[in-house]
Amino acid sequence: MSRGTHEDAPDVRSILRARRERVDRAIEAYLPPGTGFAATVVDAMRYAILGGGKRLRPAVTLETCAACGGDDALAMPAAVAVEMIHTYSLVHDDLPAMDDDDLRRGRPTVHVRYGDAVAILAGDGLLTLAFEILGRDPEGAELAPLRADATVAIARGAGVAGMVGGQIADLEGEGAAADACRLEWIHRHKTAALFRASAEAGAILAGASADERDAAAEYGDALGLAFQIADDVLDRTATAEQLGKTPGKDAAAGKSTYPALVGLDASRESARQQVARARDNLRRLPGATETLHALAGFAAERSS
Ligand code: GRG
Repeated sequence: MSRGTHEDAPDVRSILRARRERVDRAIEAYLPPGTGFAATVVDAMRYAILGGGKRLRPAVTLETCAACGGDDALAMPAAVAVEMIHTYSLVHDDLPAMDDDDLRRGRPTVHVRYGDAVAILAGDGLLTLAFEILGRDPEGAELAPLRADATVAIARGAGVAGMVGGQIADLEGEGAAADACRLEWIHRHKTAALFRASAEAGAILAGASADERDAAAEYGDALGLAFQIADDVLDRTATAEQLGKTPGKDAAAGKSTYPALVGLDASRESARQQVARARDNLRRLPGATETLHALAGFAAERSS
C-alpha cells in the first residue's frame, strides 16, 4: 500500500456517490413507516435526511472502520446514526430561534415546509432514532462492549461536550469579536467533534487498539477543523447555488470566522495545516488509508 504518495488519489466525489447509495438504502431501512398518527413527523424526517447532503460523516465512519480492519456491516449502523444526528442539527440550526435560514441542501428548510413545531419534532425524532440504532446494531451479545463505547463517543461528540456546547458558544458570541483561541474552540466543538466521533466510532466498531482509536479521533478532529475553516471561506466566496444554503450568513449575524479574523489566504493555509495533521495521524492506522487521505483534502478544498 502506498502511504504518503498519492498519485492515484481516489476521486472523492465518485467515492461519496457510491457510498451514498448504500448509506441511503440503510437510512431508508431504519426510518419508521410514514403511516398512522405520527405520519407528519416521519414525512418531515424523510424530507430532511433523504433530500441531499454529501454524506461525509458516514463516509468517515465506514472508511475508518475499514482502515482498522472492520467491514461495512459493523460500521453502517453508526454511519447512519451520525448522519441522523448531523441532519437533526441542521434542522434545528435552521429554525428562526437559531440561524433562521430558509434554504438547506438546495430546498426549503424543514420549518419552512412543515412549520416550526414539526421541524423541532423531526429533529428530535432523528436524534433519538440515532441512539436507538447505536444501542442495538450491529446485533450480537459479543459486540455489546463495542456498541457501548461507540455510543459514548458519539454522544460526547453530539452533546454539551461537543456540538451542543459549540453551538451555544457560537450563538452567544454573535456580535462580539472572538480571538483565535475562542474561535478554534467553537469550531472544534460545533463542527469537528461530530467528525471526531464519526471516525472514532468506526475504529471502535472494528475492534481497534487504543492507539488506533486515538489516531482515528485525531484524524476526525483535524478533518473537522479543516472542514469548518473551509465552510467559513465558502460562506464568503461561494454562491447559494453552489452551497445549497444561503451564503454570507456569518457576517450578517456578526459571527467570528477565520476569514474575518485572519483573512482568506491565512484561512486557507490553516485549513491546509489541518489536512496535513489529519493525514499524519493516518500513519498510525493498520489498513489502507487512501480514501481517508483524499477525504481530508476534499473537506478543505470542496466547493459545496
Ligand atoms: C442545533 C445542536 C445544534 C447544532 C447545530 C450543525 C450546526 C450545529 C450548525 C449548522 C451551521 C454550521 C455552519 C455548521 C457547521 C457544520 C456544517 C458546515 C454543516 C454542514 O455540513 P455539510 O456541508 O452538509 O456536510 P451536508 O448537507 O452536505 O450534509
